[in-house]
Amino acid sequence: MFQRIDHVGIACHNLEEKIEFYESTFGLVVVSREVNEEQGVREAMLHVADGDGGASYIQLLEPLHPDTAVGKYLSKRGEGVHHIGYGVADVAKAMADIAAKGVRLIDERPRHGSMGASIAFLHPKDVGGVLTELVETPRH
Ligand code: CMX
Ligand code: CO
Repeated sequence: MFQRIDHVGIACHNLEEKIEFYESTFGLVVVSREVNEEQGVREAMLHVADGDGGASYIQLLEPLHPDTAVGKYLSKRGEGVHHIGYGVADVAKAMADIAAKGVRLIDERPRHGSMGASIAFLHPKDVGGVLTELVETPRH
C-alpha cells in the first residue's frame, strides 16, 4: 500500500528559524512554501532524497492560530515530530482499504495538501499514537 515515506511533519513555533536551521545544519533545500488555511498551517517542504517510489521531504509546520491541529499540539507537547506522511498511489482506495480494517479516518474525503497532493489523515489513537497521513502526489 505504501510506496515510500513521503514526508515527516515537524511542528515548530517559528518557520523561518527552523528553515534556517535545517538549511545550515543539514544542507536541505526548500522546494515549496505554502499557507494552507484549511489545515491551519504555514509550511515548507525541504527535499531529502529521491527513491524508486518517489521523493521524500521534511515538512516544517507553523500554526496559523493557536486553535489549530498544530497549534494545539505545540501547546500540549511542544516542538517535535507531528506526523508521518506515506506515499500512496490512490488515496481514495487506501482510505477505503484502511477504514475497512477498523482504523478511523479523520477526513471523510481527500483534502488539498502540499505541492498539489491529495491527502487524508488517520486518527493517531488507532495507529499507536502516531498521526498518519496518506499522500497521493499529482501525476505529471
Ligand atoms: N500525534 C499523536 N497524537 C496526537 C496528535 C499528533 N500529532 N495530535 C493530537 N494527538 C492526541 C492528543 O495527545 C490527545 O490525546 P489524549 O486524549 O490522550 O491527550 C488526542 O490526540 C486528542 O488531541 P487534541 O489535542 O484534543 O486534538 P483534537 O482531538 O482536536 O485533534 C487530531 C487531534 C489528530 C484529530 C487533529 O490534530 C487533526 O485533525 N489532525 C489532522 C490535520 C492536521 O494535523 N493538519 C496539519 C498538517 C497538515 C499537513 O500535513 O499538510
Ligand atoms: Co503532512
